[in-house]
Amino acid sequence: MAARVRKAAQTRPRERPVAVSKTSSAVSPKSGANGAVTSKEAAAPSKDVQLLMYRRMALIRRFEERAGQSYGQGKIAGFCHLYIGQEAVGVGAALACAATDYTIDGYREHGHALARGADPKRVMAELYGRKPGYAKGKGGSMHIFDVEHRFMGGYGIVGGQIPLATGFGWASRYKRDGTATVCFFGDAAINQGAYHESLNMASLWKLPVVYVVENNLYGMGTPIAVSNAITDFSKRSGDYGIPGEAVDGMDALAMYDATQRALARAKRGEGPTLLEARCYRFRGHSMADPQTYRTKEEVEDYRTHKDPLNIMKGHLAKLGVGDAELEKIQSEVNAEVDEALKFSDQAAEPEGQDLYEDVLGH
Ligand SMILES: Cc1ncc(C[n+]2csc(CCOP(=O)(O)OP(=O)(O)O)c2C)c(N)n1
Repeated sequence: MAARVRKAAQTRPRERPVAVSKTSSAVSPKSGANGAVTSKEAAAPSKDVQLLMYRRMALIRRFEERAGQSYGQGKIAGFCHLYIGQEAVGVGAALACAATDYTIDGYREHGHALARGADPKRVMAELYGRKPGYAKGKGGSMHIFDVEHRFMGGYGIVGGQIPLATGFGWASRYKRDGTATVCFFGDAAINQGAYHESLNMASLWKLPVVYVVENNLYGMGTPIAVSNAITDFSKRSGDYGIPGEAVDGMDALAMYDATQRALARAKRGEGPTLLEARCYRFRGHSMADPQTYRTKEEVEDYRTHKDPLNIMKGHLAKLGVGDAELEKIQSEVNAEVDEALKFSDQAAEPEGQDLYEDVLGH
């Protein structure tokens, strides 16, 4: 298994190799006064890691735009929840993880899988319902699962992944293997009973889990203030003795910094952290969403002033990365997505008898 994970940690050919630790978080900083790790103690990512952040965010953006088009052409069926606008959350957090750490997610997960390094060809093939897909074409958009990159799914039940993440945390502690789990979920999931049971247990047993609530201001089409007594989600961990922190979820560097500190804390045996990633989705809840619950001006305002790709471009400009280098990355990413579409168009569909395989119960 260790060899498989090491192999999976290698970046795909077009990605430049970066020095990310394979067995532990990039740093092992000491605690701040309140038990959390302070920003000053966490290491800033190198230029190579920041370039990789941009590449993965650009990949997710392009992949999802093209997936949206394919959905419109009827090549993708069922539900399809795009991650456009929230790329910085997944990528910032994923790159703070060691290759051996686990990430787990809900149904808006193509982006998270790609952020971890999943193969776009196999993610797209799954969306297309084709055999080489990550669930052999039988799971579709909500069920990407990439064990090689320790991406533990893709779940359609709101909040269903939260107790599973707690279980992964328990397993890490039981095996004392130095791994931790980052669990992503939408703001609507924070009102689930399973969230509270999970946080109670994780705190009691000091499990190495980082809970990341992606607050994109709406639970499907419901504004957060309509369904939450407290809309400052960073405070929703308080009763369990877990530190909570609000993070700018449109800024991959801010996400990287906060996740790295939370992972370091988890790996020191100090228990879970809740991160509230304040973000915005540029597209509807799913492809079927007419978006009558928000104004075009609001969406345009976020697109213009808070686009995570532009914010990342700003960080890279400070490191001397110019437009030409970014354009090169963009055209490589475009080619990679074109390849994924072609691959999926040509791939075989599952056959009748495939329905009887991978069935655990009857
Ligand atoms: C247990 C359960 N209840 C209801 C649903 C239907 N449902 C799907 S998404 C969703 C709202 C999710 O909102 P949020 O978590 O804020 O994520 P967003 O879609 O805004 O990213 C609901 C109620 C479900 N999938 N599972």
